[in-house]
Amino acid sequence: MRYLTAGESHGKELTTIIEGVPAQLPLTKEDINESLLRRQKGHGRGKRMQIEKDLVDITSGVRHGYTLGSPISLVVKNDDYKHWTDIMGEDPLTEDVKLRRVVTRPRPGHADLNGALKYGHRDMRNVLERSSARETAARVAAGAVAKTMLKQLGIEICGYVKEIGGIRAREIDLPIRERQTISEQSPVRTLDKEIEQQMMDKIDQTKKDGDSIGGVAEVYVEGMPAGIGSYVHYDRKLDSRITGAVVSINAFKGAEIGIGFEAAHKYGSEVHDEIAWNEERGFYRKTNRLGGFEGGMTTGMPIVVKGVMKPIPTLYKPLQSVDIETKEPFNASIERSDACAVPAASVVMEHVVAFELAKAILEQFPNDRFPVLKEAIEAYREEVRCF
Ligand code: EPS
Repeated sequence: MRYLTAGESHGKELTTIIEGVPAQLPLTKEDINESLLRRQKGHGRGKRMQIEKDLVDITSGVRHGYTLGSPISLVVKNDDYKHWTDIMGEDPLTEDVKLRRVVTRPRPGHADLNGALKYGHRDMRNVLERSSARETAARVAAGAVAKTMLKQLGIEICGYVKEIGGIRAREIDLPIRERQTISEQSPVRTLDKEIEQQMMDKIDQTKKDGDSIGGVAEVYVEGMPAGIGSYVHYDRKLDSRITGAVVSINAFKGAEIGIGFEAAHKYGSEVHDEIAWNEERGFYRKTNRLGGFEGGMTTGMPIVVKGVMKPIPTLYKPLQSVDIETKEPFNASIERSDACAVPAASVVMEHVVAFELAKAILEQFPNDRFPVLKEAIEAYREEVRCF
């Protein structure tokens, strides 16, 4: 299973094409819209989110509520496009239409300058329109299809916020359903009610200061069977695929599994999870410090992944840069921006991880028919439990 996305931030629409989804999987646009709407929420987002109402149109691969096994294409319109038709239209420019809103001033921390150097664009709008995090809506659409599949297989996933601008949520051990409910009700998607207001105040103050803040998102997964992924080759290790996918999200700079970087200053006896067995569960771990992975494979324990998002680089408080035409230094200025997008990014991360999990399952249990795949997973689970 793989997917591609297309679309510019202020272009007509975003498109996602997913290939390799088995036939006969129940799928409706409501499954996808729910995810898209969750991505749009969160304290700290800018004005653009009031303009866009992301709703999907399924344009192929689904008929009467079931997948066909053919490529699934999903389209999300950009409502803002109506204000950008002259600037973003595909037709060649005519004499009477002048090129407007040309970007010659690269913003520090964005793809602007490197993208211009690479593709030879002297108008950096050609770069920023695609490098924009608007594209994460298309990735969430792909992940929503994966999530629907995982759910049918008894695998639940939830993304929430662990930290915003240095304000940290406590470790709270909750079953997945509660994680889903609590994070959904929080304007900053945190499980820790005690620091929720502090996080919001920090975002408000940052916005007033013309600055931006980042943070840490966490994704928690229950129900993955043990032994998914592989130790036999580097590119089949599922933990590395997941962390790679997390770092591919706009503004994400790192990812860790389980206790992650903390392992650097702990003894081996404090890091590894002891193995136990009982008739009902089969093999399990007494703790889950390794976050559901050993040897690039799932252990059957919950998967716990964290991703760190840097502050959004578009700042009202300008940073110095250099104009690519005049070579003059200037202070970068902007029209609008999000002061903090970590709550939304935790939803994106949830969907990006969901896609990697569904893809790994399909690699291990390839089948063109979803009901057969479901039976194969159930049989495998039983085999592992009785091992
Ligand atoms: C973004 C800048 C802002 C964000 C946008 C990503 O958009 P605009 O330039 O139109 O104000 O709101 O995010 C989205 C539109 C979205 O759907 O997440 C950027 O430069 O990355």
